[in-house]
Amino acid sequence: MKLSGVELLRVRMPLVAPFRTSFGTQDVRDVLLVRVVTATGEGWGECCAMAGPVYSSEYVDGAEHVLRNFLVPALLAADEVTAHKVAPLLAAYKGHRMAKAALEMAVLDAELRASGQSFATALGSTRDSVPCGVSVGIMDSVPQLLDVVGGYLDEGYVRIKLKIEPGWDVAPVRAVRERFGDGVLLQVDANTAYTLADAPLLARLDPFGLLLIEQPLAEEDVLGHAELARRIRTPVCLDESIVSARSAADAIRLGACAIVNIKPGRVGGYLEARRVHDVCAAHGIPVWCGGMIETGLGRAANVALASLPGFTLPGDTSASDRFYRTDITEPFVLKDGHLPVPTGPGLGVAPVPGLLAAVTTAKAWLGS
Ligand code: SMG
Ligand code: MG
Repeated sequence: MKLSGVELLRVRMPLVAPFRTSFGTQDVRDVLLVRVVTATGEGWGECCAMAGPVYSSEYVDGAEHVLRNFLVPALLAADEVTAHKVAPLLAAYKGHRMAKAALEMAVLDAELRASGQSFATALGSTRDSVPCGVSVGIMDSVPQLLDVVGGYLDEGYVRIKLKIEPGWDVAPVRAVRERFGDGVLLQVDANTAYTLADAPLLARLDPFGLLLIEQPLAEEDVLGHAELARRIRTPVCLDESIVSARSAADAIRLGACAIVNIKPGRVGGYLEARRVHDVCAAHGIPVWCGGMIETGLGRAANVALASLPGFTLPGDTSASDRFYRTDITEPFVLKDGHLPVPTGPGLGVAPVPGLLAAVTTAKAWLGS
């Protein structure tokens, strides 16, 4: 394919309720979307970078800047662009994986729409629906948390993830276990809020039979996670630290993780995400699909990815209404704790023009 142009869109979507993590509170999602246009059609990508560099070093204005000034011009200059060529074409530019991932996603969508194949089929899907977990933010009080968790269990979510930070860890986990029992699949995510010196505190989570503890230590502290894994019984899962298939292989080799959270944006795209899946599968490491408060576009692609065989744990692939009253695509609706894997060409969903227009704050066309 030759790209005739690329449109960058900024979309502002209010969240149904504030979402608090160890790095801050969010009540609106400022999303960067990418639309690539070819002679025969178009494709959509979504950038998972947050408004500020607080989850990782990337942030949405930075992603837009690098796309506009470096990444998109590199693809527009190429005579032949395919999804598999995107990473090599952009390799001269270091880092910026979330920005690269959004562009590659849009190219992949355009390519698959043109050939009539779904994301799921192209990635190697083996299921037509995926079990869904939900990520529960830090609350003001334990009673409030129990209400929220109870509501999600009533909706049918098959796994609960509690966001934790120092001062909000053992007590909320204990309270959820006491109220809802040992049968609930339960895990925690610290988003790097602890240090190895907290190992004795984190070991106090051992009796609660958690599925995993996600990213307790700093992004770069892979050896620290390996040491922590020797000091606690809860399996250690890495999120922020895994930025490529290579870093996954290294972390596994070092004993830093028993489980991996795969987020396509964090690793530079869906094609690299599949490689992370393959590396983990080869080592017997279970994986699950993370979430970055995606719109229906990113959600569609994540659900497709989560239907690969190595995704043996429920993901943060919750329904659209977990975060948004109105999505920009047809909403993803939970059914018996599962979401259906889209089957149409490409993402299998597209923005509904009126819904997209209502939340679009800026648009820029790059190309001829
Ligand atoms: O999309 O369901 C979602 C969010 C899941 O907790 C979630 N994501 O570290 O895994 C994580 C966080 C990162 C984003 S929090 C603003
Ligand atoms: Mg996480």
